[in-house]
Amino acid sequence: MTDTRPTLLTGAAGILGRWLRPRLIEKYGALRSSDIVDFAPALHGEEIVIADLADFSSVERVVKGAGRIIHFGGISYETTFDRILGANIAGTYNVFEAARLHDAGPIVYASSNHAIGFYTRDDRLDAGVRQRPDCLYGVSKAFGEDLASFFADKYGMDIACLRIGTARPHPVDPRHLSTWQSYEDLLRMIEACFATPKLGCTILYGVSNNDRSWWSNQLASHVDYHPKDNAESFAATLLPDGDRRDFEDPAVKYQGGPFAAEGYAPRRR
Ligand code: 15L
Repeated sequence: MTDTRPTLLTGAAGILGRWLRPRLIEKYGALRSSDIVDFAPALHGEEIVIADLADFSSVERVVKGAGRIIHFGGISYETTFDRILGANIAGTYNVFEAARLHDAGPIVYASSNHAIGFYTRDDRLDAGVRQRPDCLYGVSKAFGEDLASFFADKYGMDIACLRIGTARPHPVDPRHLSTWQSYEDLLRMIEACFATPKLGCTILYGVSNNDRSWWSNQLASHVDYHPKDNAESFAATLLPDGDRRDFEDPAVKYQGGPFAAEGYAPRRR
């Protein structure tokens, strides 16, 4: 049965949110868009609600009456634990708990490759690997995935966690040859998740059909995702003289790249 309730997008003022808004309206009709900052004007078919994800009653107001939820809100970079605690850890709990209380969902949750960023470029991952976050932001995404697992097992909720690689118009760094997901492929992934009859807790790698991808979605074959883009078409521009990078540099060695390298200082014995 088609869900006629508005679709909810959190993080709607962000770069991805702004790109997604008109496309979600086209695909699903009425959209409720939320962010902590104002981003008026509303599009035709859109209702804007300003809310702080860290505040449960605000989140309840946003979630109540919604159907599908695309939870892209929160902080998307490394910062202090206090900030991550409110926006990402409490924020994601608040969204999932409000969805449970108000019978909203399914949920597509923007996790991140930084939940597994301390695997190396030689590792090949599927969704079954243990998390190896590369920063506190990555830890919050790992927490969100665990929370999704809990809400799926305990309450039968459907939540897809997208370990998004690098979502941007096109790759601009050699690392992106492995991690890139085009906006169009990200939208294809969101649509494929919502078209899946039973998601439970599904972990997916948000990545295009890149020749140099490190990640496999074979454990999520119940989601009919067929990426069409491939970062390889940018390889000659990004690596005109072949790959001469220092593979021991943590920013190159680890899948999380600069996020893994920032502040990297393992104890020496
Ligand atoms: C992320 O999780 C960030 O939000 C995004 O800005 C990119 O830096 C991306 O990861 C990446 O790893 O390239």
